[in-house]
Amino acid sequence: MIRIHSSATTHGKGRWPTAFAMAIWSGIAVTVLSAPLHQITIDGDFSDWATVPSYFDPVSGPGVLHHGIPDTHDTDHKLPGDIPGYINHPDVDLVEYKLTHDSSNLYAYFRATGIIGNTISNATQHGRYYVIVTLDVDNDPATGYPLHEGGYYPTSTGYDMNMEVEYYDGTFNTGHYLNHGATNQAQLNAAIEEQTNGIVRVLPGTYRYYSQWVWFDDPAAGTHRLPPPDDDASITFVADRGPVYQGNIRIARSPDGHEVEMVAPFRGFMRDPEGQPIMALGKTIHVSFSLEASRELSPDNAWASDTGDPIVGYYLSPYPVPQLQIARSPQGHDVILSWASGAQGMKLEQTASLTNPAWQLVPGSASTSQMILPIGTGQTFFRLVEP
Ligand SMILES: [Ca+2]
Ligand SMILES: [Ca+2]
Ligand SMILES: [Ca+2]
Repeated sequence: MIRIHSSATTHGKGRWPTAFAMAIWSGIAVTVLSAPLHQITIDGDFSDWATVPSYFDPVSGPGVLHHGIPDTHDTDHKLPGDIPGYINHPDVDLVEYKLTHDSSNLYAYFRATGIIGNTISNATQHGRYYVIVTLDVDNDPATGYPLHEGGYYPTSTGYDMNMEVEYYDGTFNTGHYLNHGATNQAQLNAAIEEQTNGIVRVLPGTYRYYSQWVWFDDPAAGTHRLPPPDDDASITFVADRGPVYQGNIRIARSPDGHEVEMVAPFRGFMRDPEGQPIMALGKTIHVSFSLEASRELSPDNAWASDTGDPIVGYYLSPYPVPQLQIARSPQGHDVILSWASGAQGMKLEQTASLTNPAWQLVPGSASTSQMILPIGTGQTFFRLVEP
């Protein structure tokens, strides 16, 4: 039988040390794995997300707990062991979320029970709504801050930066990057000074001390033009509640308002003091998703947020989903292994057994996306790995 035994894709949860896809050959029939590449367009059409793995969060309601925490809850608690109170606020009731990337962007998807980005706007009320992706950018829990300091539960820690959108007073306000790498005002001031030169230090932080900027792919649109090699860009530090800036983080909503898709280009996370990008292919990150809004549109008239379980160990693979496929040749004497042309460069390996496997390179596989191999006796297992 020929079948695809498993395929832990490049968008998996980091269980494998390298991006990995596997096929098994042992004799007769053919099944084909189909996993399209994840090419996302920020346009309010969500068909491009169909094959990106989903993470789910409870549908909130009275008595609905998520790891012992009311699913949509107040934002007044700040301690790790606190249990915030339930708040009825359907607009922040996160129910599904996804993450993917390409060679230069992170993409996030959110689905809620209510309307994402819904804010009141009238003479006396100016509502606020936050679509929040919180990132441990250095795969190190000792840097960054824990979620509970911002009132987000269930908590987890190590979050250094955010990609985030604020809606305010009935409309989009800003899409911005945040850094939490300071534990006092002096450290924050120093961080901001460096950030005007495009440098972000990933350091221990707190929720309280952060900076927040919009990145423009235009040297003149922002208040701080960056030095080379980013001198075709500029940033503006922003605060909540306006004014409106449209930078390089973009978001689009579904017609019914229940879904959004957003993009944050890697470059907006800026560079470390050595000039290396903070966000880049080949890194492993941990990612948390939250929705939060002010009280006006809550039936309980209270601020609320909802935080999903973090996506742990997300690997920013340089390769697209490899789509390793296995088939019998027309003459029946060979087996044809093929994978996505964009994944060329990955190496095909084979082993006779998955018990104490001795994976061996299939020579020549790193410079092609198809190998034709003679059918032998017994069984052979194949996988693709990153070099
Ligand atoms: Ca889309
Ligand atoms: Ca929820
Ligand atoms: Ca960290």
